[in-house]
Amino acid sequence: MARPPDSTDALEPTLVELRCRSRVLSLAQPAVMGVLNVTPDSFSDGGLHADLVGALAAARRMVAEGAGIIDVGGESTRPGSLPPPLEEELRRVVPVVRAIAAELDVLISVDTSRAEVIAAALAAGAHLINDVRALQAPGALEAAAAGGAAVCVMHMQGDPATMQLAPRYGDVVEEVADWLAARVAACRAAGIASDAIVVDPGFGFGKNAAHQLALFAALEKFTRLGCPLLVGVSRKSMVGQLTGRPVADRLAGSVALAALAAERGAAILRAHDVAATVDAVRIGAALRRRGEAG
Ligand code: YH5
Repeated sequence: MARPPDSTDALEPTLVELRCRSRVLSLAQPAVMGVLNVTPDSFSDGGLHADLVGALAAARRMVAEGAGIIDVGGESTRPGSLPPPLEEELRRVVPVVRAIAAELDVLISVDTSRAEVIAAALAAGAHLINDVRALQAPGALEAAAAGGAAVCVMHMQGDPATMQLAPRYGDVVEEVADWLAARVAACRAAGIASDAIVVDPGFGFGKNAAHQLALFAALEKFTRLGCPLLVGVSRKSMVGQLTGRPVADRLAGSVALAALAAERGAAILRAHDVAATVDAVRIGAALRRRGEAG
């Protein structure tokens, strides 16, 4: 059950379960969402996952390492990227979702904004729609609701092509939290159940270094929106800014932030390096429980 959004007992867990179509994901322990890019320009795999066999092998490995969710993405949303044609996104995503659903006992999330991809992915066996545009595209909210999917609504200022050029906020924490509350209300109004909505402040999506530090320091506040909180910082510029390291050397920094996010109440950690992130969230979650026990 969701607790009321105005509740002030900060350290009480928000939700213990996420309803995803036919399945229920326990969030008694934070879950790790493994990133499976099926884009030819993927920053981490040089396009190696573009074929079905490679994608399935990567998914198997992430499940063996403890991922509770596999996040399949056919659109690169890295800063400066443009969306692929619809047919191309469908061609990348749908066969991979179908193959994972047939073989692996794991929740499948699809990182997409388009109504057509949402409908096709749900028909292929996806459980959760993870949208960096928070279901604002025409028909997206309706497609997710019609399929009975769980959703993740993420905050982004601008669009991937230009979002990192000049991000601006008055109070970044308040603006992002208010905006997410409005998107949660829109999801509920469209018929998506309260226990099927995840929120995400959107690290790297139209935020500078100071904005990201402010958001991270305020993660506890986002848990008070009454929905499970997803945090995605793995390998991102925030880790680069704090450690001075290039993308290839950001494992330790990413894992440190994952532990801290779990300690601050994140329920789902989106990560490329699943095994290390599973250990990190165990540590963060144990410390959180200790704090709750007083
Ligand atoms: C997210 O935070 N992120 S795709 C730039 C990088 C590294 C990684 C090198 N989808 C999120 O992973 N979905 C992406 O710099 C997401 N939350 C949710 N819900 C971007 C990505 C990345 C970008």
